[in-house]
Amino acid sequence: MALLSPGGRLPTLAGRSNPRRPCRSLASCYGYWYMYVCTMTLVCVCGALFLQFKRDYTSVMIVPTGVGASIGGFAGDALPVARTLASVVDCLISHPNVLNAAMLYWPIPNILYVEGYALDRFAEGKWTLHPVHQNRVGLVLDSGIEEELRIRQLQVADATRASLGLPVVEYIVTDQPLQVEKWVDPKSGQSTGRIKHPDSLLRAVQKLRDRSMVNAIAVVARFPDDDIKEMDDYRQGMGIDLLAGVEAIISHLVVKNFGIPCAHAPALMSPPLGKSLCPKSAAEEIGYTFLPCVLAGLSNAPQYMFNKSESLERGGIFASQVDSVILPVDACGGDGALAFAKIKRNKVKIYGTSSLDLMPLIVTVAENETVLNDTHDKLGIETVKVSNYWEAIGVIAAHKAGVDPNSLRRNRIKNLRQASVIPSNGYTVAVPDSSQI
Ligand SMILES: *[C@@H]1O[C@H](CO)[C@@H](O)[C@H](O)[C@H]1NC(C)=O
Ligand SMILES: *[C@@H]1O[C@H](CO)[C@@H](O)[C@H](O)[C@H]1NC(C)=O
Ligand SMILES: CC(=O)N[C@H]1CO[C@H](CO)[C@@H](O)[C@@H]1O
Repeated sequence: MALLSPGGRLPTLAGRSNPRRPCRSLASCYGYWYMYVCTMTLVCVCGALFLQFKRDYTSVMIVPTGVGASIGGFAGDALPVARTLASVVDCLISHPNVLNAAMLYWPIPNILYVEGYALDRFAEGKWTLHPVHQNRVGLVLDSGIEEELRIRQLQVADATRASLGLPVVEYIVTDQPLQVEKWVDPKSGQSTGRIKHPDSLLRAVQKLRDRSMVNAIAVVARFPDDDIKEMDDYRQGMGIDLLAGVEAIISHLVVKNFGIPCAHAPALMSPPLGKSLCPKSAAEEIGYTFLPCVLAGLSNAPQYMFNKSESLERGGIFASQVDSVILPVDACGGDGALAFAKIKRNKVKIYGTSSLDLMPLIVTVAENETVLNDTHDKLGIETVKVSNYWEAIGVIAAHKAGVDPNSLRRNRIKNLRQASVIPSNGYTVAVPDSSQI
């Protein structure tokens, strides 16, 4: 930084400037070099200032879990979308179903890993997000897990500590088997289920928190080994993720009760080798556990805060800072999506450019079908409907650049319309010209 010091002189090695240089030629050489440094400094400083004049552009990407999303309904197969989107926006908020890929994951500095229940509360404006450098992660293992499987999970935890340096600090085994049950809801077609002993899970989390001061929780529950036929569909990249629904129930329970980040990985016996396997399901076949992505995600997941004034003081991220939301076209009915849409509706009533600037753009993606049927028109939500994630990311890039996405398409820009004000009696009145205002 010494080179950038004001005053226009190169510092000497001793750290002081030396204005009287004895040698002319050396001085002129210094001059050129100095000019170059100055120019570069100016470019850098102006660049930095320019960036500071724009607030961060924040997007939320949602792919609900256990609803058979054709992209994101398998083993982390929406992760490429998240990676691409994160290279366009300043901050991307997404959830474990998008970012987890069993043995695989991808560390992206500007993605916030937010559990689904917390993401919904965030969208409703009740919780705020606080990015961290690291969390103290605790691991809860279901006592229903057989010894061999338990050792596998612990070896993964050790591996992430030794080879990735993750702050996983302690584990605990539940005092009762959790007894996970899963099924498909016949009405909605979503996967769902329950755990028989939620109290045992909560006791384990409480103990870990009190004893080891952890502030993020990974849960591994023993899941019933899958029905071969259903598993085959999933391995072929069809149908729905049968584990996902109840996995979400487990992490929601912990997040709701403790207000700290949580994510879940199922413990399953390794299935027999499947010779034909759809690539989008393959990440779940390359190891013994689904735990690495969970530990990586939790290691620096943002913390949640509930007190607005304290949150403001500490620079938390609020739902009102979200610029755009991307979700599958028929999955607009979740709490999070509805809450973002409501921010939008409420804000439309407030006139003024600052509030308009805060309305999140909601982009719905048609290529991503789910078993749901909650489309924006059914719910009365105003969205930009696009065919696929290529288009979605283009629309987001335009939105961030302040460009009307329609101007990127053929003949989408019509002649400017004249404003008119229609009063309640039905007569059109002219807008007063500026001299009258
Ligand atoms: C919220 O935080 C503020 C400032 O830190 C504090 O004065 C206030 O008591 C807190 N409110 C609640 C309900 O905890
Ligand atoms: C989805 O809802 C629309 C309108 O309510 C209806 O016409 C359509 O048949 C539904 N589709 C499915 C697959 O349920
Ligand atoms: C609801 C919807 O638009 N679904 C589309 C999902 O994507 C497939 C192609 O991948 C389309 O055929 C569906 O129409």
